[in-house]
Amino acid sequence: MADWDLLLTDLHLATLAEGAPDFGLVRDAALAVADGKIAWLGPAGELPGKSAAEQRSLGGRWATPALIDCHTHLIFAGDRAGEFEERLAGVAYADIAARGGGILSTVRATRNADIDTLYESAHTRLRQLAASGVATVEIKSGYGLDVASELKMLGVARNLSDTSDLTIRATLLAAHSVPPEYSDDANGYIDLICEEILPEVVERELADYVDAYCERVAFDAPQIAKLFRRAEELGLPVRLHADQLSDGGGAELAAHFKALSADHLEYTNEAGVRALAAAGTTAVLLPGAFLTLNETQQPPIDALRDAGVPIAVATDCNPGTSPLCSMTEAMALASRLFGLTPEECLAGATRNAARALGLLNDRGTLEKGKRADIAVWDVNHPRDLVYWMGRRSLDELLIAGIPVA
Ligand code: DI6
Ligand code: FE
Repeated sequence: MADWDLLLTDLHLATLAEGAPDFGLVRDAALAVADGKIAWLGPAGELPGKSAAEQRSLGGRWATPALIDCHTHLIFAGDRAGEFEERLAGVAYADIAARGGGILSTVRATRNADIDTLYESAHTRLRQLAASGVATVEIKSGYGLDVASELKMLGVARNLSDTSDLTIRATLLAAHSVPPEYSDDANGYIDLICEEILPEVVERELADYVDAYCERVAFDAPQIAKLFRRAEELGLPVRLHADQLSDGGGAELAAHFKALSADHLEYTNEAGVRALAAAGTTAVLLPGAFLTLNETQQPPIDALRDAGVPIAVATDCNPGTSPLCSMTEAMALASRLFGLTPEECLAGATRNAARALGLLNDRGTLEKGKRADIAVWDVNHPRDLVYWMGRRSLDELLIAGIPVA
């Protein structure tokens, strides 16, 4: 029996380990895998004399932790490219929404779609994310907005998880929008989530987290607080779409419930940033939505940095505001639109994305004992991953030490 299952030699590492300077670079390195985990890594000159069942030279390529997309709405039916075209021609989003377009058009299509149709289209998007180096993906419900349709969406997430090498983490986002049946009674809908949808989801173990959309066009802080108290009772961690289009006190609300993440944050104020820092909540920035909505108010990047709030970057892949299926592209956008450094972008797509999912103990950096989820890239330096746009730089993706197609 060999000591290791796989030994990779002749590669450079960007470990992204916490506190390590300069991407955690280790040049001229080797990395060994045993039982799906990283068993050893370091400079090739220090490699211990152990045996490996398989040994491969990577020809001087760069390895990083596999990327993690910690915020997506990957499962949906229908198509809103026509709406996008109308918005470019000057039609207001509010007018599109008023005639039944917007989120509710995706809700109609998703309610009417069968499981296979939802699965196939989400699976295509999942493969596209994987092609950008992603091995872990969070997927939200939120286009069902009734008991059966929210369960259907989470069932599709479960099917994707069962049939994919990637790790899928599922989030109940029933509080995404007020459904037409409750258009005059958002409180009644929150009660339906608390009393029926959430308990059923917990009973069937269909979700890992609970999310909500805190915004004038969706739910207010007291409504979400009620939902989050119920999530707490039922033992599910929470995350929040906060302060995307207006300052609704979302960051403070997320912090109050010790949310794993608060996402968007364009309009978050200083007090909100301090609250996130005190709560240990990760800020998830979503440049694809910022770009598509033509936003001009940037998230408070300097304040987040000064307060030491961990910053993650994600695609927010969804048909309305962020038709984006690539994490390398999300990093490229975060650098240009938000001024994140290449190292911040890469940490945001690995270490801090893992933190936002509560998975940092097990992935998100290249360190001994962590899962061997590793992306191998055809680049000259890790910063190239942020510099290039629309370039397919991925050479190989290992998940738990096994190359995936
Ligand atoms: N924020 C957004 O930008 C999207 N959802 C959310 O919570 C919009 C989703 C959509 O338009 O379908
Ligand atoms: Fe979102």
